[in-house]
This record gives sequence, C-alpha cells and structure tokens, in this order.
Amino acid sequence: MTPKISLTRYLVEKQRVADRIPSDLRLLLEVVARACKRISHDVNEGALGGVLGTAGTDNVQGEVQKKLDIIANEVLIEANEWGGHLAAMASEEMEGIHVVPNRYPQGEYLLLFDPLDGSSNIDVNVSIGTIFSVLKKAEGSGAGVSESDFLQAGSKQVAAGYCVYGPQTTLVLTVGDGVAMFTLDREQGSFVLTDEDVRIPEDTKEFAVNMSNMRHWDAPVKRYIDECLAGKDGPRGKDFNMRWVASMVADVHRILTRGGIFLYPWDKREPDKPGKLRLMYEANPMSWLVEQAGGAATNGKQRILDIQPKKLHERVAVMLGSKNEVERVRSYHAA
Ligand code: AHM
Ligand code: MG
Repeated sequence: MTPKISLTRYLVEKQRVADRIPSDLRLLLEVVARACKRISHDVNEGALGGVLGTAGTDNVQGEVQKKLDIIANEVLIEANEWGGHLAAMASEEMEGIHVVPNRYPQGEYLLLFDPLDGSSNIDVNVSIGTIFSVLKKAEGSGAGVSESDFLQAGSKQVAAGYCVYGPQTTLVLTVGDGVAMFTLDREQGSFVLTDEDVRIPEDTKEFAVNMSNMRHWDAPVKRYIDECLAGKDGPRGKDFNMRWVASMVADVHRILTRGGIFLYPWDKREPDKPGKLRLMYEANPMSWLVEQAGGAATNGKQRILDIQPKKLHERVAVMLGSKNEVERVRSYHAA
C-alpha cells in the first residue's frame, strides 16, 4: 500500500527536497490549514453549534455579516497572530489591516483572506470556503507594516489557496509549482494529499455565471454568453451546460476538477465598481491557482495577476478557467 502523504509531509518535502519554500512559509501554511480544520468543524456543527444566521452587523463592504463570517475571521486571526511568521493580516471582514501585536515576534509575511466565501450559502447547507493569499513584505520597506505593504500585484504571491467545506473538506494549494489538493481525513485529523498535478482542460462546454444579471452586462460578456446559449445551432457549434453555486470556492473547485469558465463581470447595477469580487483575497489567489493548473484569468482587458492594486478592498471583474474560453471572452473585449 502506498503511504498517505499528509500536508505536513508535502510541505516539508517542498522545503527540504525541492527547496521551494522557506521554513517560515511552511509553518505559516500549516497554521492556515489548522485554522481551516477548525472552521470546517464549526461549519459542520451548523444549527447544533448555534453558528447559523446573521450577526446583525455589516462589514466594510456594506454586506450583512453572518455569524460564521465573524467566527471564521476570529479563528484565522487567533491561529495566525502568535506564530512569528507574519507581519500583518487583512480580511474581507475587517476595514483595516490587523498588525501582529507587539507581544509576539513579527515575521515578514502578509496574509490576506476571505474567511468564509459564499456567505449566502451558509444557512442553506451548500458548499462554502476560505480563500487565502500570502505575500511577502517588499525588501527595503523598512520597519513596521502598513496597508501600502499589501498593495502588491497578484504575481507577487508566494502561496495561495482555498479550503472548500462541502461533502468533503478539501484544501487546495499552490506555492508556484503546480496545484495540489488535500482531503481532510477527519479520523486522523489531517489533510491528506489526494491530487498532486491538477490540470484544467483547455476547452470546455460548461460556464458559470449569475444569469439573472444578464441585462446589466456589457456587450462582450453578453455576446460570449449568448453564443454559449445558442448551442449547436449557434456560432460555437456545440451545446453548453451551466452551473452556478454562488460560492466562488465551489465554482472554482469544479473548474479545477473538470474544467469550465467562471465569470463575475462588471455590470451596470453599480457602474462605479469594476465588479463584485475583491481583487486581493478572492480574484488573485483563485487566478494564481487557475494559472498554475494551466488555465487563465482576466478582467477582460488585463491578466488579473498583473493588476496593481490601489486599495485593500479593491474590486475587479473576473473571468477565469479553461484557457481557450477565457482567451475567447478576452478577445471579445478587444474587438
Ligand atoms: P462573499 O465573499 O460575501 O460570500 O461574496 C462572494 C460571493 C462569491 O463566492 C460568489 O461567486 C458570488 O459572491 C455570488 O454572488 P451572487 O449572489 O451575486 O450570484
Ligand atoms: Mg467571498
């Protein structure tokens, strides 16, 4: 029987054999994974743990916070602030950055997360997840840490991933040499490597988009989806299938597993916002994972990972997944 490879062993080998990650980053990723296990436990408890429903507060984006949004945020902060690897953290649920308190040693990494993505699905028992992105303080940026240290393009990420809490709890990770998936073994309490070479097929017949917004889209996105909907008789000459979980983690997980394209484009409901999703802790980590698996990610005009963020909670239009479909929708924006 081939031995099971735990996340710990995988990371140790990445550090020791492949010399791919420094030990501080390895330890940081272990802590993030431990926090995800805890969140997975709380999610599983559901109504029994009293964790469902709204918290009665709004976050910085003006969205109603669910109890689990706040719990997951606290779990991640508490798990990560004392380890000595981080300088600061940023989250969808916090307006400013959370600097590691003085009583703990400060490291050089910066951690960003959406503690519980897909909040609208919590109470209806549909897959949700945690998305995270790790950056490093730029060299020569001096002592202390401020929001400007976080404003780095996605191409500067040193690790990124998500944990999806669905029928299985699966952690998906990249440190820049491909994408690996780990399934939580609840009896052992550890994440076990279950896929080491995740690849997204270049072509697909499946798209994911919230169709109820169609009338608000701009012409290139409308054209792309119209052509998919026209099926065999249309210009694409093939029928397409549609899926929309409304949890980005679950939709991206499907794309990493069997291909597809995911779109959350700009729409004219809020014309001043480039999109709904957030660049730094949703689009960037997902775009890097998708690229590392052979896919592509664009905002229609630019590779997402090349966007220079101007603020922490910046939003962005997102089109990612199977390479040839993303290229097609990008070319419609250029036409
Ligand atoms: P959240 O981070 O507040 O949960 O919002 C992000 C989510 C994504 O997971 C998902 O793709 C999208 O919002 C769904 O939006 P909509 O309800 O407009 O379809
Ligand atoms: Mg989210």
